[in-house]
Amino acid sequence: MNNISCELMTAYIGLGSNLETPVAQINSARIAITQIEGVQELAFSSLYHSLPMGPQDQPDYVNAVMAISTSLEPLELLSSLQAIENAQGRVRIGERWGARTLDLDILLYGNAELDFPDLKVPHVGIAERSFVLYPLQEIAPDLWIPGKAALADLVSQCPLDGLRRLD
Ligand code: A4P
Ligand code: MG
Repeated sequence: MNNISCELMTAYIGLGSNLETPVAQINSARIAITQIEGVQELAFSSLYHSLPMGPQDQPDYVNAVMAISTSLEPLELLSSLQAIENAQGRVRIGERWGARTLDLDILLYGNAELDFPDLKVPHVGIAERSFVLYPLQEIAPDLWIPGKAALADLVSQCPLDGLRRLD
């Protein structure tokens, strides 16, 4: 017996890459996410070019946000996403916010506020990051961020900080 629940939840995933052809990394990750059993794509934002947050001696990023419908529990979803990061060559060298081929963050899981040792939802940086807020607004303009505020209000207070949509 597996422990996949039957209830479908809408979740939002942040995708980021700044190594090894970032656009291709994001596109491959999108396909891999739709191939997870118990996950269906609902929407996918434009791709965005963004300046690195954290250490500045690393390449610029490509970011996007994906909405999914899923029957997976949050920790199951996290481990499926980490398997995709690993399959796409993610190497964890211990540097916080360092360069990576692929980063997949669970931004939101329904209206849940989760505080597991390995999973905080909403994602801790969600309210301040232009490369998360603007793509999220593109696909879900009316969202409420649990425990925080309306997405539209967060966007209005968040400078673009060099973010631009890729053609
Ligand atoms: N974890 C806890 N909550 C979550 C969640 N909601 N989603 C834990 C995913 N993971 C979550 O993550 C470290 C641990 O966070 C995981 O083991 C998981 O159990 P990681 O991916 O191994 O390491 P990380 O990504 O370097 O750490 P962190 O602190 O999550 O960094 P962020 O917040 O992901 O930021 N600049 C631009 N322009 N664009 C970017 O996308 N990304 C980062 C990384 C830095 N600078 C960036 C970007
Ligand atoms: Mg991460």
